[in-house]
Amino acid sequence: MPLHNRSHNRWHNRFFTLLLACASLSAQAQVSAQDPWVRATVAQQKATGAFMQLTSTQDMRLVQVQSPVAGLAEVHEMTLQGDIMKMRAIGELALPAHRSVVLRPGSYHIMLLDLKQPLSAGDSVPLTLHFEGQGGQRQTLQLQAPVRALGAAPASAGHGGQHH
Ligand SMILES: [Cu+2]
Repeated sequence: MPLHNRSHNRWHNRFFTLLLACASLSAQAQVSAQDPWVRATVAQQKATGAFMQLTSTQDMRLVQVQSPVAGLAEVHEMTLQGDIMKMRAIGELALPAHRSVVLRPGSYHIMLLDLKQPLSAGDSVPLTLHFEGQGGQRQTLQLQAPVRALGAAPASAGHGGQHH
């Protein structure tokens, strides 16, 4: 049955090529986070920001964020429109290869919404970041972000008030 053998071999080869491709893609997916932190909240405050510096060795996108302290976590962008700082949710944040993307007050940030507890300086907030690459490769990063006092960075207008 030469015909059967040939197609079987071809299937085999394709299967192993696929396996190798997957292995090398996931080994190359390397996003790292430096200096993550979360801004402390005051009583009744239901939203705050998480900040860090993200660097990837290849083109990746931050597509989802989760934290046990927040009912919802979104990636936000803050821009100056006239005299007013405006904040909006962006579906994903592009991380071009070898270029650091800084999440900081007044710029990109992770918005932690529907907070389940107040966050005080000295606390630690677990964050799970999900990344996706061009070829569909995925990476997950688990972080422990220390909480820093409200005055540690310049206050950005509108935070916390615009969501509810
Ligand atoms: Cu925000």
